Amino acid sequence: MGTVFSGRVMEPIDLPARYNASTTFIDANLRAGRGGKAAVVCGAEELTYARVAALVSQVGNALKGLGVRMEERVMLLLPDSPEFVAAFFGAIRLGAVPVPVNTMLRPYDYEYLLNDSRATALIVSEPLYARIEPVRANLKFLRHLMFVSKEGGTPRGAIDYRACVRDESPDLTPADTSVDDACFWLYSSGTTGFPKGAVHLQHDMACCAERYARGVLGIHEQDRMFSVSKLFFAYGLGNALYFPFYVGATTILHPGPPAPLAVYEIATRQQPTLLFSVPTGYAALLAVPDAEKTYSLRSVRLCVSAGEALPKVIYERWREKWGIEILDGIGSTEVLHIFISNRPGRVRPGASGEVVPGYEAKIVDETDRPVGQGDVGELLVKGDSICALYWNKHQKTKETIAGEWIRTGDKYLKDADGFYWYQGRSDDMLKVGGMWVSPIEVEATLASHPAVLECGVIGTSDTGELVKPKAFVVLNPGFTPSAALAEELKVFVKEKLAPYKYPCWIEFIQALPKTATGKIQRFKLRELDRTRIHNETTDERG
Ligand code: 3UK
Repeated sequence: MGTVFSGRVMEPIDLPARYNASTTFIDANLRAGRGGKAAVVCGAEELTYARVAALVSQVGNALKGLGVRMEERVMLLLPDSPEFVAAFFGAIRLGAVPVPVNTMLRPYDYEYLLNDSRATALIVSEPLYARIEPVRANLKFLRHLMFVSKEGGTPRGAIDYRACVRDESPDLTPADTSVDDACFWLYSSGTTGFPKGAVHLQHDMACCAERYARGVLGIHEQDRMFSVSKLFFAYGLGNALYFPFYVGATTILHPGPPAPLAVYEIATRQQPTLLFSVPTGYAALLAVPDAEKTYSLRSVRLCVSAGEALPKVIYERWREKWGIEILDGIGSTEVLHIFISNRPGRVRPGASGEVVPGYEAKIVDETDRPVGQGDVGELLVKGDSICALYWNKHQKTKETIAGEWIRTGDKYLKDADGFYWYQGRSDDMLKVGGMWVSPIEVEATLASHPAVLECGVIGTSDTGELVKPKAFVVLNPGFTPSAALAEELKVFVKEKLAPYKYPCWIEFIQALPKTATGKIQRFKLRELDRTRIHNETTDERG
């Protein structure tokens, strides 16, 4: 069993009809004799493939013992850690469906995610439990809360993860799932409405690992992957979990925040061969003065960037400083990983690159007809890793997935050499540090402040060409614009929403540009903003 690759890139990945993804990423490594090899390195901890395999089955058995059944969702609110790895594949092995979620959200967000997914179990780490505690009474379907702590001491009504897993058998036969069964979900946000659960199938990870990771990055057993982007993000999940496990390589996990010094320190000590981050992550690393005197990236053969467009200047400065190429590529939660990418030795700085073999792309106009070469249109993609649907969102599913094709919501043009150039979003969504920010959510939060009459939020570039949110605010009578009030509004948003969503700049104006029907014209705010100069602001987003 496992993955038999045909060798011909345009053929579908050859997987059996009865297939559980845990066999490809866990069992195949034991069969290949890698039981004693390091699979996961996390701080001082090192876990072999044999140890990971045992933990995976133990978690699967523990969930089974609690009564978790096939197809039931198991939410993971965990930092990058061995527990994440074991819980993710443990749930899959049982035929249950892990749902990793962003660790930076607010209690209200988790209430929505837990109720929407109807997860019956939640595995949460001690420091993140404070985000769940306030909404526990509102969770309609959650039956088991597994609490991961170093010292023990479990909250009331929760189960001690370690104690529960420790005594389980290290053997669990993989559930008899079909290659098209649900495997895991990932949530993605849109401009309006709640996040959408993208349902990924058992074959999706093998597809991305083969097409992009092996096909473009040429990953192999000797690689050591280090992803600054976390495992809860579709990008990080591939980079640091199912890519390395596909070829029996080693992943280097960092549970803490991706502070640039920590990243350099780990890269120097743990000798990764592949480094993955987002453009803001590379900008933050470049901003460290004299880094090359203290740190070394000698082990790194390739760097990868995704999540938002990589500005040409960052590519060039990075190559100048470290002598390493950054391969920019575009991926999405719905497609699971990267489908258009630059190739080693063939980078076109500023472009997203060429179509990854195994995928197809087309750029179309409003009537869905292909545009002429060099013209801008919407990008559609076809490939075997696209999610099956958005959970309980039939209309959104139909608007996004058109048969074998998926609408990315991105505007692109293709040049004469087949390189794709990003031209912005079709909607008003912003990517900040690789993470989605809905202008509408930020506007609604700002509008709940007593000083604010109304407001409009757009993305604008700092000097490094990276986009951050900016708010245009119309004040209520009796309030006057001031730097102090601007600061107060920023703090107000930061406390209510995930911190990366707050507006970096606030500009007070007399009135917002609106349509006849009263809709904010964000494109007019963008035009107005082009006449402004912004000073670089540093904050925790880097
Ligand atoms: C934007 C990019 C320009 C684009 C992701 C790699 O970002 C990922 O998934 P998301 O669902 O967002 C998808 C959207 O983000 N985008 C991503 N990469 C680029 N825009 N250049 C890029 N290189 O709007 C896209 O539609 O959060 C990235 C792998 C897996 C992923 N899920």
